[in-house]
Amino acid sequence: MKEPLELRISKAIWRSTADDWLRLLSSDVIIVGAGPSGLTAANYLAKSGCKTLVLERRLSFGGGIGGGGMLLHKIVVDDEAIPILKDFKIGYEYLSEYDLYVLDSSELMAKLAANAIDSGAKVITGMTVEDLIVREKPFKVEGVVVQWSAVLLSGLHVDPLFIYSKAVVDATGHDAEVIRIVERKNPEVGIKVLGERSAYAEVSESKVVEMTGKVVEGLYVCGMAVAALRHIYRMGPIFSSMLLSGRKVAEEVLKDLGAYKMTNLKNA
Ligand code: 48F
Repeated sequence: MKEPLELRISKAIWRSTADDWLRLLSSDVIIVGAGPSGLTAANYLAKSGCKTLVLERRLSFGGGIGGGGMLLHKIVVDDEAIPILKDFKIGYEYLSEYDLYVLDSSELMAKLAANAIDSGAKVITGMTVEDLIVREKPFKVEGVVVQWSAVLLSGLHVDPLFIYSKAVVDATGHDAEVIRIVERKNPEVGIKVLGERSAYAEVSESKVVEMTGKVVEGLYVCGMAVAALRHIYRMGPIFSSMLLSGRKVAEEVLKDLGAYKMTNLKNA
């Protein structure tokens, strides 16, 4: 005879959660933040064979995409982002008078996340990265320290747990939260988060991508966290650099991990 439904519900959830975590506690790449840059990175990394875990503080994904441009349900990209939109079958409209491509924020969020999951990345929401696992001489990041976001909101003191990974990507957006942990808790490393500058979209769109990459051994940065770290201008609801930065950080991580084929990156 079957056990009562309530018992089976609970057991199924415990079993499947434990199975996932036992597999993910040692990952290839942990991406902190499920915004546009983090989800794009997750797509290309997972597609290239990396065991990729995305940890997101909120109970939803998309980061700043959902707010569109001042709550209007559209964002824009320029032509450089079109190959990435095509990779993920994200629709867009070209407005020739502005030489910009416009897309629906909900479609961008949903398809970046759905493609990442279909490529094999695991996206776990409601979890906050509150610290890093580090080693010294030379300084190296070897993983993250995590806590349920709900626990952090509760004010309770609860010890966190650890997840190992070969690479950690700070995709936390404007606050560069992961890199700030290095700055605050490991000052001997000498990292200074300079903070982002006022708006100058043309310059920041290219600078953010140019400065995307490794910060210290084991730790990488993409998206607006790059602007915060390197004192680059903000760009508002044009998202080309977020997507391109996500793809670039994936390429940098893959190069450093070495063992993975990068063919999928270009041909996906
Ligand atoms: O802010 P967010 O969308 O970062 P992004 O990928 O994209 C920025 C754009 O959305 C936009 C912009 C570009 O035109 O200016 O703002 O750089 O997504 C960051 C995600 O990280 C989560 C946060 O909830 C958000 O969904 N996050 C931040 N800190 C943590 C975190 C943390 N410590 N642990 C887990 N998730």
